[in-house]
Amino acid sequence: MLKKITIALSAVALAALAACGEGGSGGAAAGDDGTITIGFAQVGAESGWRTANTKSIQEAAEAAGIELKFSDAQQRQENQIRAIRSYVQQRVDVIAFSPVVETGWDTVLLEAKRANIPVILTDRAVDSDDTSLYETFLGSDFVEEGRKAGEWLVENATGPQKVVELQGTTGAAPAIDRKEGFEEVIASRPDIEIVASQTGDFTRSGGKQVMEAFLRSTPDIDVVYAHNDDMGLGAIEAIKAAGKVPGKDIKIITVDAVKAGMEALAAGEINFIVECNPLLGEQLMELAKKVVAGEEVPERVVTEETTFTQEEAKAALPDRQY
Ligand code: GYE
Repeated sequence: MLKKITIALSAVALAALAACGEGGSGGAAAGDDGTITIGFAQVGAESGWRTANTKSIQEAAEAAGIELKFSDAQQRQENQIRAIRSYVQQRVDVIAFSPVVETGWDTVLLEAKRANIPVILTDRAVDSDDTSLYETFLGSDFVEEGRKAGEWLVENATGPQKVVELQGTTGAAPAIDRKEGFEEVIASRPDIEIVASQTGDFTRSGGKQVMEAFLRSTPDIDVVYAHNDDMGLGAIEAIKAAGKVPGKDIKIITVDAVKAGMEALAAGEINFIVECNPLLGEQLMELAKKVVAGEEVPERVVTEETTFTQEEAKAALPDRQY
């Protein structure tokens, strides 16, 4: 017990010392030698996209000479909140994170704000009325990605379509928005109907399990709309196990365009992929440097991305980095 108190006290003393070290100026300030420290709270390692995103951030930090403290929340909000609190305590220069879900961040972000530590949202958005809680949001337009998926289906569906949807993590921005954009576009076609929709948590095993259940409960599925490649790849396994041909008997549309997804697209097992670019590292480091230097940053930085047909995947695969 006594030991615990001593540790707690020394943590407080250290925090106080660190605060003094800043000369009482408050605000973001790089270390004495000018090195910037970023605390990054990652979602987890749920998908190929996430692995590529983590690598991009780690490599970009190294190239920019930025010290990166990195944590993996294993897709749990409480772990991410804990990581952010510890970055506040360690008085990093910038906190960046990719919120696992959209809501429930105000308290911890207010703690960062009170400690004068700027926050950069990366990849996923938060749903908060208080936009002063973060400096900027760098990432994709997920609603637009959902629209692109819907547009391909609307253009390529000659007759009625029964669609099953594999949603991303419940409450996550990309799951909410990709659903919204897709539904918005297919609304123009009453003969295209989402007959079942469930979360596969953005994982291959989740996609496989949910697809197995859909195949048992829903006859004559025409299309799978998976919110990421990994779930689409899981669905392919389930479709094959049920004796059907993915890409032919059941069409598959996914989002991300990671290498494994692109390979399945080129092989004809997926029909269309909407790209979501995970290579956010360099832009994040640039934004962090600007924020620390007190320069203006745009409140929203949208990632540029494209789409891939089977033919386009074949052409792009040789140069695909991730
Ligand atoms: O599409 C998915 C990952 O937030 C954009 O998260 C990201 C999504 C990505 O698990 O594969």
